[in-house]
Amino acid sequence: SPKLIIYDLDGVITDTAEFHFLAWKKLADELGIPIDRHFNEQLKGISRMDSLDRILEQASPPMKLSTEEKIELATRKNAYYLELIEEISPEHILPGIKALLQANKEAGIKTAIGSASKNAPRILEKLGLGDTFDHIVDAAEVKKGKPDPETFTAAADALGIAYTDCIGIEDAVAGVEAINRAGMFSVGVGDKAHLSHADYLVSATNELVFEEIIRRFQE
Ligand code: B16
Ligand code: MG
Repeated sequence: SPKLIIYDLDGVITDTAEFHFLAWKKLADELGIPIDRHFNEQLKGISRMDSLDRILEQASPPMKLSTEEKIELATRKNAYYLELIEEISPEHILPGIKALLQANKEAGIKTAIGSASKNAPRILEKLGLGDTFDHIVDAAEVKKGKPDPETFTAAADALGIAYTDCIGIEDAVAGVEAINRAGMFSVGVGDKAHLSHADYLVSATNELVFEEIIRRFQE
């Protein structure tokens, strides 16, 4: 059996991707840079600063800014985002996740959050999941974001668990790659066009069934 299951936050526990998109869109509009929901797909799982870099590359010609200017823009985006996530409540937990977490806990397997978001503790609090996880990776302490494996290895290290005893659940291309590179079993949530590199793939969170995940891990 696995000893730890590491959950991504945005896209697995709750869908904050839309809020991230609206906040980036507001900033991009102010800068006169066109972005749409299709472009937003590649921002999923990517850190705040890396996301900003990708948006600035969309300008024609690409915008080159100083570190100070970039920090100002990233801070502005986060202020927009914080306003939007004010409305998050326990009803925003994605379908199937409560049952999955309950089965996970009843089986005596540890749980962690492996999120790139510096706002993860605040969002979990708003979802009523503030005390649910054995460990939450502090995105501020992770030096290399997804697709680097550090977000996931940091969770396993904090709980003293071998990477081969871990399962990671992700909706992002960069996230599944990070889990694979950590040497963990990857469960992808999404479509095959993006996530064919997942060890086990389901199309939506309501298809995440605990017993089936364990069965696939053991195969
Ligand atoms: P923040 P995850 C990621 O969350 C989001 O998918 C990504 O779009 C965002 O830029 C990143 O967190 C950083 O978030 O600006 O709140 O620190 O999918 O890793 O849970
Ligand atoms: Mg995600």
